[in-house]
Amino acid sequence: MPGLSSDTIRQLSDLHPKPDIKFQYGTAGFRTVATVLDSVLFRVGILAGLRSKKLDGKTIGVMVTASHNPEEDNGVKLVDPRGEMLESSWEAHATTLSNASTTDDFIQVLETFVQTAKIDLSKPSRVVYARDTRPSGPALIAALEDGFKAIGVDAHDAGVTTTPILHYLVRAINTKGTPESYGEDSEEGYFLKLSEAYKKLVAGRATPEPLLLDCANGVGADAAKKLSKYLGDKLPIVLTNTAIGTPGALNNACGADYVKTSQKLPPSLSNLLKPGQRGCSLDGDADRLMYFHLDERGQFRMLDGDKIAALVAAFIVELVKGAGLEEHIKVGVVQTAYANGASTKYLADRLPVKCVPTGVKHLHHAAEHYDVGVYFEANGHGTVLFSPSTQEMLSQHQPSTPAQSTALNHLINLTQVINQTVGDALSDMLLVEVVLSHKSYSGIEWDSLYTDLPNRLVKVKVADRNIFRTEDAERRLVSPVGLQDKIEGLVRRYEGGRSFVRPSGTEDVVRVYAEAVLRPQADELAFRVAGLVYDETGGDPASRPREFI
Ligand code: G16
Repeated sequence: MPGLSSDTIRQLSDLHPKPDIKFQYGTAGFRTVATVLDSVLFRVGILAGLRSKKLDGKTIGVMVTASHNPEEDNGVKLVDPRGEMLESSWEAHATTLSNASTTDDFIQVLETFVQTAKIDLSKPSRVVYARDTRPSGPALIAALEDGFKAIGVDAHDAGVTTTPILHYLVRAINTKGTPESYGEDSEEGYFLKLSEAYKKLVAGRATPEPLLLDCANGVGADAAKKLSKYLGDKLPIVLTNTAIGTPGALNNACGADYVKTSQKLPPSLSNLLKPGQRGCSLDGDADRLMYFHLDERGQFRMLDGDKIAALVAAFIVELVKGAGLEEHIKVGVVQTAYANGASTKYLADRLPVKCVPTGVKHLHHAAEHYDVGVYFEANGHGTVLFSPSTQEMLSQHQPSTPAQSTALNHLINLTQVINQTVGDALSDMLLVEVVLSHKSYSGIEWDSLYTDLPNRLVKVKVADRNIFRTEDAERRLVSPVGLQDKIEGLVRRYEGGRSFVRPSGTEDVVRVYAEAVLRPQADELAFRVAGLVYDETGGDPASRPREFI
């Protein structure tokens, strides 16, 4: 095993010089235009090795993806041993290491870090890594592998796969042969686990009408094709936007982010989705899911992460009651400021609801405080967590009636169909299909659980998004000073108005969200706040919110 000052690290580091750019490990790891990421990937390779050594040789995951971002971007994030996001104290270390300007600086920062974090370099280090389908992926993987080589990592290449499958693999590898075994540690093991649980949950029920699945021309296309084979006729799926090899097609006018932000059907689906049919969109790495349908008048209706949370939480509460466990298992929901006000009201009337800052790691941690924690971001990123004691209770509980036994079995099978490591579009899709089948809901009944307040999300490109700081789960700006008061002044003019501004952690923009009772008012409020942000902070003229040019 090479030491830190070994020639190997130096020589390899020299092959991956750092450009004159400031990097930051943000909401979903490092993410920016792919051409500048080479040194970051090399250093992340080393960091992943050190993280594994620090955790006594447990396997760490590395995913190379930029998820919903355009094709020219790429990124990388680390996955901790239970398949969860990297512990937040290490995000700062990742940022520091990525910003050392020369090889000498880098080795010095590395040595200090190893000492202060008390990392025993003699420990083994194991990493499993994967990438999405972006053309920039192979070169970045090569840089990552140089990082592994530099620190002597036992690295396993999981190839081209979805982010949630990589999270699954990390947990499956680390729990293999233990009582907490998460499943077979292979892609096949993942498909088998999900499809078997799904089949048990829908056994004896009518085969649903085909589901139209928009794969965003990304890695989800391959995964969905494989999953579909395992499901057979239990869930007919029509795959679309599967053009993985077509340059520029990824996330372009399709996929979950397009649907959520434009609140429109991807144009490529306009002749495919029939009235009454269910459709859904994955994002570029298949960790987000958006459902939609055409209503009785042929109008596009979006069923986003909030609607998924409402559907799923109510179903789980019903099963818990049905199993006779309502005194023992409490279900709670976690949302972010982006949750539609109507969804928060609907859920809070029935269940405990918590609001946390954007980013799956925040939702995941908050959801761990419930016996069953349902968390979904409005953008379709989310999952359900069953606490270890709840899972134990489900496996031990003796039902007193056949009906209780059925509900209990459904709950146990739900723990298997749900990927509890992270938001997983394919697993969430099966979960939604199970609930729709059990409730005999079409999109129309599901949609009618509550009526969304009209809302609008706008991006503003500003000179420096780092001057934006928030509090109260990102619902209020504390910096730039004075801007929050002005936003509130605008909000007061709109009935049912609500708006907030926050810097994105994945794109170089500031995001503005607004909702109001009427559609034109929600749009107007969003663009007025966006204009305010632009004017107050010197935005890029090319990106001044269009309505105000
Ligand atoms: C990532 C995070 C999500 C977050 C989203 C947008 O999603 O994992 O939790 O909601 O970015 O973040 P922001 O508004 O800060 O750009 P993904 O699907 O892109 O990995």
